[in-house]
Amino acid sequence: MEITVVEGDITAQDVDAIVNAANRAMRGGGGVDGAIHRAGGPAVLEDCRRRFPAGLATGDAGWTTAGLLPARWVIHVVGPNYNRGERDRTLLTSCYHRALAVADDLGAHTVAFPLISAGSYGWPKTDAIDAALEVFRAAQTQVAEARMVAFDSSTYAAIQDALRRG
Ligand code: AR6
Repeated sequence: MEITVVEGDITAQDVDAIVNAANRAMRGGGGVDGAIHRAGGPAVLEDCRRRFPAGLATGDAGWTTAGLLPARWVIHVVGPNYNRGERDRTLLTSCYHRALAVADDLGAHTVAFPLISAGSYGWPKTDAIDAALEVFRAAQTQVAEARMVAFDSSTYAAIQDALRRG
């Protein structure tokens, strides 16, 4: 699997699936979750209600339609909330593992990822990047490209540094 990085908005990515950093309720929110629901339109929330009547567990992933987005699917994950004391790193790596497994089930070959838990959930950015790369580098998957989407230039530079370090 090729690991790429771009700076930009995940909702604009022309890939098979984009990953959403959601919460356990799975009914939308702020950050990347809010941006995806706004850009995808009401079909995303309708599908969340239908497929996830009881929400989703921390560390898990599930998919919905991407509605009006260029991608075909949204793969929702629930990262650990570091600010609230959820600091078990396996919950964070699990999000990436599970997202790739769902992508394989869907037959998605290109998948764009935000930096899960690194926004309002407060996971330290450098370690959030390392956790993603650890999973991507070891992944056994049919996904051909994992595209890391950095929302700002400092995150973009930090991901590039981590990729170069290998
Ligand atoms: N495209 C790409 N990355 C983005 C975008 C975007 N449009 N918007 C934000 N980011 P966060 P979390 C980056 O807070 O920490 C929500 O309210 C952002 O800069 O979206 O997992 C949910 O409903 C950061 O690097 O997700 C949950 O309640 C990264 O995406 C909670 O926040 C993740 O930031 C989840 O918190």
